[in-house]
Amino acid sequence: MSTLLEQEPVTTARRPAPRRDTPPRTPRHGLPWVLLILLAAVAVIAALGWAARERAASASGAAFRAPIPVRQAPAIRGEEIAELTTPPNVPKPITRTYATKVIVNLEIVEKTMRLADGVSYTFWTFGGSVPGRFIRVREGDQVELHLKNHPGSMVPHNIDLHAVTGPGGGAEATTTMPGHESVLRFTALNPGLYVYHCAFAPASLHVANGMYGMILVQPKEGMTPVDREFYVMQGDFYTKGAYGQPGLQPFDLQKAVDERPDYVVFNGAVGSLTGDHALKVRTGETVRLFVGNGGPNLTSSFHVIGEIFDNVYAEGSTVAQHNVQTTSIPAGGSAIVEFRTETPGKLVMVDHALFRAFSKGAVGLMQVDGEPLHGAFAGRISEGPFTQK
Ligand SMILES: [Cu+2]
Repeated sequence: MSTLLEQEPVTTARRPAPRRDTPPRTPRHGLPWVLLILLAAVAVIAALGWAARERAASASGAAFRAPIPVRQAPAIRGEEIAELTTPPNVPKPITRTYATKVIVNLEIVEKTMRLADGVSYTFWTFGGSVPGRFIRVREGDQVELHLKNHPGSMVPHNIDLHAVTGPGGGAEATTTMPGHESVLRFTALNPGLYVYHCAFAPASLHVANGMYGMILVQPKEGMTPVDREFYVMQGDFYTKGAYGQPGLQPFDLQKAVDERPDYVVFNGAVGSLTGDHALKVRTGETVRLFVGNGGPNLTSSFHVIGEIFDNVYAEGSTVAQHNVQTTSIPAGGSAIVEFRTETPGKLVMVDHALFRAFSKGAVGLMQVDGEPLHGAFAGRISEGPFTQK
């Protein structure tokens, strides 16, 4: 039995013998084929390496390498009517595992309500409250929004939802005269917490009168279960009379242009989240606040005195930051704030631009009841006269 080495001369022997009148030549095709194969191998290895690096870069969150996904409306199954809530309540979490058609019935009402003790204001509202009704849908849902402008309204209105991909967020498509109804259809492609507002010209005036609210597009994977969810939205208001001046106060255009609000409040009025209206939780509970800022002008420095945010989904996005003290919420923006309560007592929600809190109304309370937990807080452990040592 011959070895491979022994066979080599046999192969060579089969080639035709070179003619005596021509010089010996290198075989014409041998070397180029080897080169081609080598080059192809190098190209394949390089391509595989590039693809691997791309995958690693996007998976590791490398700088400027986040993927830009293709989002398409999925097939939908069935339909349902959205549960809408007034602040500070939030519709219950969606447990559906598929996309559906969601019908949202939203009625615009212009109405005079309390802005502070003894002070009233004619608000323009989505659903009769400031902020407007909270809408909760699931990523991929097809939303059919029925926008009704009450026959008693003085002016046309519309809705721009920041959750919409399309012209004006749906504003032009929904401009509705008093006593009429418009129907808008869109697919909630991107998960997140989005502001909606009226954008009928002048949009700044409609927003200044309280025409905003929020829509949560719940990620299709769902959200971390929590014990309590609340809806809080800041807004700034501009009145002819100074803070606290009693009576029905008209809108002051010049103060709005100058960004000098008389009132900065949570949920449409001074004291809407204090006293009997304080949010109520127990120690050891997990709390999620859906916080929005309608503006029209101010950015909120949202802070809860006596608590640390375990998670903040800044700007209503889907990526969490941890251990945050104060989060910035722009006008027309939002944040999802989550924490676990350890200590009984009052937590105080404020805009930490503190004159807004203590001179213009931006204060809300959360009453925490129950036993103190985890040794988080011992309170004052001694008190006595100051002594020089
Ligand atoms: Cu409007």
